[in-house]
Amino acid sequence: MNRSLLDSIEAAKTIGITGHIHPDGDSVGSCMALYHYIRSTYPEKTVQVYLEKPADNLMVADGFDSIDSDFTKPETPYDLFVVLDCSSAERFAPAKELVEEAVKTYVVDHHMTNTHFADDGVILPDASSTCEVLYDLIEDDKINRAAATFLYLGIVHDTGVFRFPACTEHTMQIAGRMLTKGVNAQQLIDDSFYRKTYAQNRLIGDAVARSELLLDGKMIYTVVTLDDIAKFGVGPKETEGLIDQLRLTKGIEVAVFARQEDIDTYKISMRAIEKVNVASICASFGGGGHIFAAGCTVKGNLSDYITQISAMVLLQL
Ligand SMILES: [Mn+2]
Repeated sequence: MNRSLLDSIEAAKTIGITGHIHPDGDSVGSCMALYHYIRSTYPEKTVQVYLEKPADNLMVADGFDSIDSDFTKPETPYDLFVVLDCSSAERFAPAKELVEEAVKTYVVDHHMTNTHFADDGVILPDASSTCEVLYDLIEDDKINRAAATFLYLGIVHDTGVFRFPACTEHTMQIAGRMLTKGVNAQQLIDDSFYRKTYAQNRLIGDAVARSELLLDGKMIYTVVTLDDIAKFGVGPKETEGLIDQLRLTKGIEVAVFARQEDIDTYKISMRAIEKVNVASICASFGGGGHIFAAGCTVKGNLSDYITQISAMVLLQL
């Protein structure tokens, strides 16, 4: 076992933790799992999580009231700052100053595009999730139920509930270990991953009905505008599950979903089945991610971007 994270924690009196902006299950899961682990294993240490306010469905165990979403500057810089699930410094922009001021920084990540911004760390691009990487850096017998619940959350979300190719025997073994610690798997998976409001289901249904097939049926694309979001009465980010629905369309190689964030700003999510590396496509628009799941944010004429993306996909088919 690699003890470098535990050695760093043991050498520190005060520890800051952060994950990426727009925190997803793995970002929240890894931050909160490490928080609970440090709280229970090293009760004498000061530990603080800095994260944008997570979505309600990710609140699968306690500790959320202790998150600082205002990124309040501490009186003295942290001895150690652990950055989880972030491929580059832009990904933790709100905490950037706090991280930079820390005596030591440590990164735990699984993005192949990681820019090695920290003093030390472990980056395993083949791992299913940051939670999986984190599990291998801490001691199993000291993982309590709350930490286990958050590790399970990260693994479940980053593997699309144990489906993606990065989900290996080792991933399943970790998930199995977490069950022995009292994680209620069915409830966690339903509540945090699959459950939708009636309004969300209607929006997803509408967006799927309007989807278009491109490249001879190899690429599927749809968009959700600010008007759609207002029309169906959902929250601006409540479109989870839509890209997965597109991805399951028979015959496609790539699914593309654009969500309007501002008048001329769109967040584009891409999924690939087998032949196309969507991380490289998204990287060319300033985004990133994994071979089969990536995203980017673009400004300007959306249809121009979709034309460019489909040309790039075609080159890889
Ligand atoms: Mn992740």
